[in-house]
Amino acid sequence: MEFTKEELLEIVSNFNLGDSHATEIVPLGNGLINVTWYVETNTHRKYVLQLINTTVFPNVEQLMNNISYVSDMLYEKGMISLNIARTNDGKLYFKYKDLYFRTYRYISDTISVDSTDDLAIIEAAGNYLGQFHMALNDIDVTKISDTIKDFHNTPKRFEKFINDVETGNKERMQEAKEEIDFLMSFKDKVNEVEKGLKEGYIPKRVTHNDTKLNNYLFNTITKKAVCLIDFDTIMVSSALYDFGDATRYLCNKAGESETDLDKVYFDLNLYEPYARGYLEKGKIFLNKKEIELLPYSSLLMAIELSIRFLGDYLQNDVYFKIRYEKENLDRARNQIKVAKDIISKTDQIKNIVNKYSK
Ligand code: ADP
Ligand code: GN1
Ligand code: MG
Repeated sequence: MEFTKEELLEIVSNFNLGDSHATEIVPLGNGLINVTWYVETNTHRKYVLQLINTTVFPNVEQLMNNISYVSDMLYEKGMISLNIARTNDGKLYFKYKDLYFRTYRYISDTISVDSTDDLAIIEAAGNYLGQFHMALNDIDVTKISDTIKDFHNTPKRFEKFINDVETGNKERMQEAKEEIDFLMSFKDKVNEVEKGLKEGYIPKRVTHNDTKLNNYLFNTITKKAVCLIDFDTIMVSSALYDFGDATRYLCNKAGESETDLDKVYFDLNLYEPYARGYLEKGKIFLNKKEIELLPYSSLLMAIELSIRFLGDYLQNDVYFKIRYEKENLDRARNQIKVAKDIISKTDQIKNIVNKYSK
């Protein structure tokens, strides 16, 4: 979807930016779901304008209420969070034609990175996730809606994957036969967390659910994690999904779209500081079962992303933004390589978790 600068400025003028008005708008970030712009104003205040992906998040009202509720809670606990700029008539979003926009204060003096081997940044990210989970430990979960039902329900994701294979593009299916066969072998190995949540021995927590590295903001100078952003998937779920998703992403320094699979692996030198950072807080509030399953969570999420990317490829790319034809297939192959490498390093991963959860 293309917008002219005039059109974007017109949209922004519907938000209450205090005594500022927008002067410049440029694209921002590498998200796969929403469309994001950076907004300059005539004052020192900067904003972020986002077009909400309503195919993925159809209930904008619920979505924005979740974000507003959780951000307020984090601010109450003295943390920095997304700061929503409401519309001139006090709403959390602005409807323009059939499109929904929102605006946040731009969090200045921060960077977001797609990958890094700066171990201080990695440890800070892990530690921040622990702090985030801890801060939301006593939140009223009834105030939080499911913005995407069964978002990290891996067994349900698997059912969808089987359906994607059965109903998908035949040519693409032939092309991905080896990958499909590999992934199918995990069908009965993805139930651990959902079973625990259902039976109650894994606690339901308010979690972020999309903890890949570029959803953290870091202070440009101190490298400390300032906050998490991208709150669309904040829901009641398991902390294991957050830890698993973060590690399957950041320990693969080459990134999710790397096509040279020799460069794709699960880097334990990155896993260790993230796990150390997370567990410094996590050992205070996680239960025994959660700690026991932390090593498995990275594999679980690599498999989940593999079936999501490949399923989307077989369905002709209806969900994830792509930049070229086979990108979702490449992403799936990439995640499969990560999963295989995690399996080969299971013992070392367990040792790291043991070391820092004492
Ligand atoms: P998506 O859901 O598409 O991933 P995000 O909400 O993660 O969208 O935003 C995309 C990118 O925009 C982020 O990775 C970050 O670089 C930047 N960004 C988003 N919100 C802010 C903010 N409030 N302050 C600073 N940068 C932001
Ligand atoms: C999407 O929105 P973004 O780009 O941060 C996706 C995540 C995936 C990720 C893979 C709502 O995250 O679940 O892990 O892509 N978000 C949604 O890069 O589906
Ligand atoms: Mg994002």
